[in-house]
Amino acid sequence: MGEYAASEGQLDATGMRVAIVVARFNHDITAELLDGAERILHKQGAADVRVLWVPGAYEAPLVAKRLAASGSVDAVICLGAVIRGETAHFEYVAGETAAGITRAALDTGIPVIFGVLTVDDREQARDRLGGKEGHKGEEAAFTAIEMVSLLRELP
Ligand code: INI
Repeated sequence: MGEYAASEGQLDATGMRVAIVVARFNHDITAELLDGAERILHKQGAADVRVLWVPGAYEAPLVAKRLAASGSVDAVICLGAVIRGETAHFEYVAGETAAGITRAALDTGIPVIFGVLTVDDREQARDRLGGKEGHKGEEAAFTAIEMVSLLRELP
C-alpha cells in the first residue's frame, strides 16, 4: 500500500455508494482483488458496496458505464486480471478494457477505476495481491474514494 498509508486517514468514504464490477476470468486472482477492495471500502466507511460479476475483463466497461450513468453510485471500480502468457489476444483484451473504462468515466463524469491487472504471468499477479507490488484491489478502492472526494471539491 506504501504511498497510500500517509493519506489513508483522510480518505473518508462515509456515505459513498460504490459499485465493483469484477471479472470471473482468472477468478482465483480477481476474487482476491475483490476482497481487498471491499475490505478498504468498508473500513473507510462506505455506505453501500454493490458487486457485479461479468464473464471477463472485456465485459467490464459496458456494465461500468451503465452503473455510472444510472445516478445510483458515486464511483465504479473495475477489477480483472489479463495474463499475457494465457492468451494470444492479450493486447486486444487489455487495451480495449482500458479504453472502455476510460470512456465510461469520461462519458458519465463518474470515476471508473482501472483495477485490472495486466501482467505477464501469475507470479506477477500474486506480487500485486499483497506481495512486493502492494495490493491492487485495495489501491483501487483508495483511488475511488480519493476521486469521489476530489470531484466533490471541483466546480
Ligand atoms: N479475460 C480476462 O479477464 N482475462 C484474461 O486473461 C483473458 N484472456 O486470457 O483471454 C480474458 N478473456 C476473455 C475476455 O475478457 C472476454 O470475456 C471474451 O473475449 C468474450 O468477450
